[in-house]
Amino acid sequence: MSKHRQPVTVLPVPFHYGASRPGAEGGPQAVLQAGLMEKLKLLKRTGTLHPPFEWQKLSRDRRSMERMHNWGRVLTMSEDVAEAVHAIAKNGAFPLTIGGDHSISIGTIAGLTQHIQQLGVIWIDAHADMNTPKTTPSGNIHGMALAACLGLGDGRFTGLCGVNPKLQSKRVVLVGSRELDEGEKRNIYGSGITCFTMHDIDRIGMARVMERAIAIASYGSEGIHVSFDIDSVDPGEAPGTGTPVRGGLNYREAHLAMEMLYDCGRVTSADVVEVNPLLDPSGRTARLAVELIGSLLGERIL
Ligand code: 6HN
Ligand code: MN
Ligand code: MN
Ligand code: MN
Repeated sequence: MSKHRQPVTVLPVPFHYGASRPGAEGGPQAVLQAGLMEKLKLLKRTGTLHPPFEWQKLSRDRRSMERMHNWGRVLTMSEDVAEAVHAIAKNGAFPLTIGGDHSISIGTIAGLTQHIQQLGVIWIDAHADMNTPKTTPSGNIHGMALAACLGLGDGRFTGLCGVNPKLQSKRVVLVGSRELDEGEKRNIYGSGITCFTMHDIDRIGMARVMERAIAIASYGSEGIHVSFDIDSVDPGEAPGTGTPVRGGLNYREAHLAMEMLYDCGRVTSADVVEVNPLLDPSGRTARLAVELIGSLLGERIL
C-alpha cells in the first residue's frame, strides 16, 4: 500500500512522568476532543483508536534516581508503547502516537525499529532531547529521549527491545532547536546528528531546511518517523506546553514543514507530544495539533 494511503492507528499515551510538571497526561484527550478522529475521517485515513493502556503497572515501586526522575515508570511505559507500536506497524498501519511528554518517543522508536531496520527520524522541537543522566540539568527523561534512541545514556533505556543503538546518526535530524544545554551541545556534536536551529530557519527558510532534513532522513532508510514536539511552535501560537521557549516556528512554517513531510511520501509514523491542556484551558494548542496532523496526512487548501 502506498505510504500516502496507509490507514492511521492512533495510540494515546497519557503520560507525564518524563516531565517536571503534570498536565501532558491530558494531551491525548485534549487532542481527541479537538477533533482528531474527525480529521482522519475527512482525509479518508480513518483508522482505529488503540485501546488505553493498563496503567496500574506503573505503580511498580522502583528506587528513585536523582538524575533520572521516575525512571521505573518511564521504562514500563516505554515497553508498553514499544509493543503497541510494533503491532500497529506490523499490521501495515501508520502509528500516530499522541503524548504525553516526549519520553514516550523512546517507546515509539523502540517499537518501530523492531519492524523497520533503517529508520530516519526528524525531531521537530525547541529542544534537542539529547541529554544523558550525566549532562541533564533537570533529571527529566523527556530531555533524554533522542539521546537514548542513539545509544547514549542509561542501558535500561538504550537497550530497550534489544536493539542498541536504534538509530544511525546519519539519518537523524533536529529542526527548530533554540534551547540547548551545554552538555547536550557536546552530545549533539559527538553523535554526528544534523541540527537545524531557528537561526538556520531564519537564514535559509523553512522550505530549504525541510528539503535538506528530508534528504538526510531518507538516506538509505525504509521510512521516516516524525517526532513533533508542539513546543517547536512559538508559544504565541501554542501556549499549552510545559517547557515553552520564545522565538519558535510561526504558524505558516509549522504547516509548511508538515506539508512537505506529506509530499515526500516517506513518512511512516509520527508522535505529537507535549500538549498540556492544564496550561491552555482554551484548547487552542490542541486544535493546532490537530490542524498540523491534518497537514502531515495530506490536507490541502486546493
Ligand atoms: N522536551 N533540556 C531541558 C532538560 O531538562 O533536559 C528541557 C527538555 C525539554 C524536553 O521538551 O521534550
Ligand atoms: Mn521534546
Ligand atoms: Mn515486525
Ligand atoms: Mn521540547
